[in-house]
Amino acid sequence: MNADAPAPETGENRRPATDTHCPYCALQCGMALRPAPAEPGGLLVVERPGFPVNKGALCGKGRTAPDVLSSQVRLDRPLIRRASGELEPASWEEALDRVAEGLAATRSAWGPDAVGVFGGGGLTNEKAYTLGKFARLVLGTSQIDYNGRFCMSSAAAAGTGAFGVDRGLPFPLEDIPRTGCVILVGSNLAETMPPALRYFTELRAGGGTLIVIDPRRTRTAEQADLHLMPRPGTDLALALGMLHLVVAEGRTDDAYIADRTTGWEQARAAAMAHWPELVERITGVPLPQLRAAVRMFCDAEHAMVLTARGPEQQAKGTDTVSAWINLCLATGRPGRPLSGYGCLTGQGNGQGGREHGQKADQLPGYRMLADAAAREHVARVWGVDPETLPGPGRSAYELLDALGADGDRADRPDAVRALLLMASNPVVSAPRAAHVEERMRALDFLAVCDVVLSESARLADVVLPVTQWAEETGTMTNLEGRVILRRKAVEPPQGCRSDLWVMRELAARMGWEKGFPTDPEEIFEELRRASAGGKADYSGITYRRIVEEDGIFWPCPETSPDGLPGGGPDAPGGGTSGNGGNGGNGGPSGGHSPVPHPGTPRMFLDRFATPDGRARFLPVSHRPSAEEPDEEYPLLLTTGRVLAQYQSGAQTRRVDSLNDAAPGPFVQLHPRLAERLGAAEGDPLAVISRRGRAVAPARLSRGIRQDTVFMPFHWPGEGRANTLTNPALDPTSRMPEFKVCAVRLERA
Ligand SMILES: Nc1nc2c(c(=O)[nH]1)N[C@H]1C(S)=C(S)[C@@H](COP(=O)(O)OP(=O)(O)OC[C@H]3O[C@@H](n4cnc5c(=O)[nH]c(N)nc54)[C@H](O)[C@@H]3O)O[C@H]1N2
Ligand SMILES: Nc1nc2c(c(=O)[nH]1)N[C@H]1C(S)=C(S)[C@@H](COP(=O)(O)OP(=O)(O)OC[C@H]3O[C@@H](n4cnc5c(=O)[nH]c(N)nc54)[C@H](O)[C@@H]3O)O[C@H]1N2
Ligand code: SF4
Ligand SMILES: [Mo]
Repeated sequence: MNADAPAPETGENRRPATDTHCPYCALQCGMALRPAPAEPGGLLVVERPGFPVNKGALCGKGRTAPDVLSSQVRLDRPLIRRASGELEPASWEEALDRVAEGLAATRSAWGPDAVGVFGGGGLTNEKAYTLGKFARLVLGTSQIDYNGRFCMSSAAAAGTGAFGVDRGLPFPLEDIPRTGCVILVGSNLAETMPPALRYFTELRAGGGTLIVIDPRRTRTAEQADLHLMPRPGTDLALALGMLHLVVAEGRTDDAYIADRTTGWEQARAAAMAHWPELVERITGVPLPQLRAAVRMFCDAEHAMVLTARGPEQQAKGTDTVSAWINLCLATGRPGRPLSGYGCLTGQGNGQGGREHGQKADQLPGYRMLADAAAREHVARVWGVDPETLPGPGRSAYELLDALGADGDRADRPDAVRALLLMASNPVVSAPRAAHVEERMRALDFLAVCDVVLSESARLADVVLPVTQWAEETGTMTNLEGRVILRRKAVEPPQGCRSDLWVMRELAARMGWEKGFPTDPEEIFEELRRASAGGKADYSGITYRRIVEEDGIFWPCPETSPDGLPGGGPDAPGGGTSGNGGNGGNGGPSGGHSPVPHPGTPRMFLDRFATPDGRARFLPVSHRPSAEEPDEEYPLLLTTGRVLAQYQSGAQTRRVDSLNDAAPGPFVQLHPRLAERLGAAEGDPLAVISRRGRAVAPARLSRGIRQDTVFMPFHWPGEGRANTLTNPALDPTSRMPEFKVCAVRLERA
């Protein structure tokens, strides 16, 4: 079947509509696109009520997404920085030659690890897979990482630690209305995934309870039965305090702990050191509220904890998520129906983007680069000697910090001197952004693939204008682990080429005539083989099945014995239960059934993906944030999102209606704090941290703690929140502390 074939005709004017998905967040809402009657090449978004995740609902970003396809806002020809110092139009031939030369020259002068690659969680699985392959084979570099490191990496690390596998949600969203209680930790999904709010409204309508933990009274918190407002950076103590109360009140599920877990004694001992009164002092959450939360959570027969960036984007994010998982395990939740722990992944392909090899330490299928058997398997699919694959590289911030070839780096023989940037805008979105920007300017060579001239693309030596969502086909894996197909609905502008084509052309110029196809389905077929037997096993998934079944949840091994080449000991099929898949979900258990594996909407029902099948408690203790307030910097800054802008704003700042809704940065602060400063609504405020100074208008709100200010991070320039943020890293996930740093306020 042709994945690009238009869907059946729908709607009034009978113009054909193409079923596809939104370009933005991890919900990957289903939508259909129909040619606009008036504009040549224009597209109209139409509802696709049949797609289960969003049932037709879209947020304003999704509805206006076709605006970013317009030639008015996007790049439509390659740009090269000329002698004038300006970026000027160039032919594809010249631009590609320049990029290949720039990367090759650095490699031959300084070695392969002097060339870096920075990818993005918005890339399709096919692109992320090809980018990782391109870095390891063509460039031979270990220096590849991506913006997903800034996103869900702490939850991924904690999930792997506890369950042996990292899939954001181990159950579909449709389970939420049927559970009894949900604790939503640091998620503002009413603004960040609006169509998902419905699941929580239904939960409450059916008698379930919602607890929201956020230092701000967000639109999400307004929906809650109970809203706890901890000091930023204290979720770890909060979770431990709740676990302490669970133990003290005798509400642990001892049979579950004995049957399905290991490590309880140590985790219990660590939690018992966190007295409720101490936790109250650390978090600022009154003890009666803590007790109420424990009661609501334990009283429910089924219950879930869901985390998002609030608790995760901390220098202790991994331990923090582990503490929430411990609470779930102690009360017998994970691997039980309608219960468990999940992380709400953020970017469109935040989930798949981390599974197929653009992360510094990973190979496709969530295999680890340091694992000899994994290297062997993937090298076989790639037709290379495993010895030639480089080892694990640096994490995203460490990579950005290592950029630069200027004189001051003479002492750093390990500097990364040339960079290929694909689908991220670190000048706006990286922590300590002024420093990152300076490092990017100090590169010998920077090539950027983007659809618009982002703030990062403006620094490039060569900018390559690429095609985007509605102009190309590819798979994405949404926050539920559901692999979906985004289909091409319109021809791209003449001057644009796909990221896949760019990589093929660069590879060819660097001596790799083969191995870099540009047809997404052909790449997906290779990805299936590369992932076969891995944790994120896609080998049973095909484009056809995705379309017919509204997406397929991994792990989904190939069960046909003669389905795929390269079988053998790690042949697909046997990995179902080892992956934490629910073997009892109707999936065939052996490798010889002709019945296709149904995929795994619900994980861990039989066993966890650990060697002994048990979930692991990890003993964790509270510690302060990397930067606590002091006399000079007495307040806490936390950062995040607003409804109408997406990420660095590179795309959404180019859409008029979104800009009207959210025209610029602001500093949210409590009226009492504003009064102490003598500041009124709209007054420009300077926010100063050890990294720098940002200025934005005051926005007064009683819905924020008095010791905390909040800034959204979507804008460059004077109001750039990331000028202020602290790049202190989590020791395990290497996640920067976006959610907490010490600042002072001044009237500007
Ligand atoms: N409109 C919009 N939607 C988006 C995006 C976007 O840029 N714009 N981006 C997408 C992506 S990539 C992601 S990762 C998701 C992110 O989705 P969310 O995690 O929902 O977004 P954030 O606003 O970063 O953070 C959520 C909340 O954490 C709170 N918070 C801050 N500090 C702390 C803390 O110390 N503890 C706790 N418990 N909470 C804290 C903030 O007040 C904020 O309300 O959104 C996705 N959807
Ligand atoms: N202070 C603070 N900073 C944060 C966060 C926070 O909460 N607070 N959150 C962090 C998080 S969770 C994330 S995910 C990051 C995200 O931050 P970024 O990585 O900067 O994310 P985007 O703005 O989505 O950048 C994607 C870029 O890729 C381009 N693009 C879109 N589609 C394609 C494509 O198909 N191919 C190519 N080549 N380019 C494409 C877009 O135009 C855009 O320029 O920000 C992080 N930064
Ligand atoms: S919620 Fe996310 S996927 Fe859905 S329309 Fe909005 S941005 Fe797109
Ligand atoms: Mo994210």
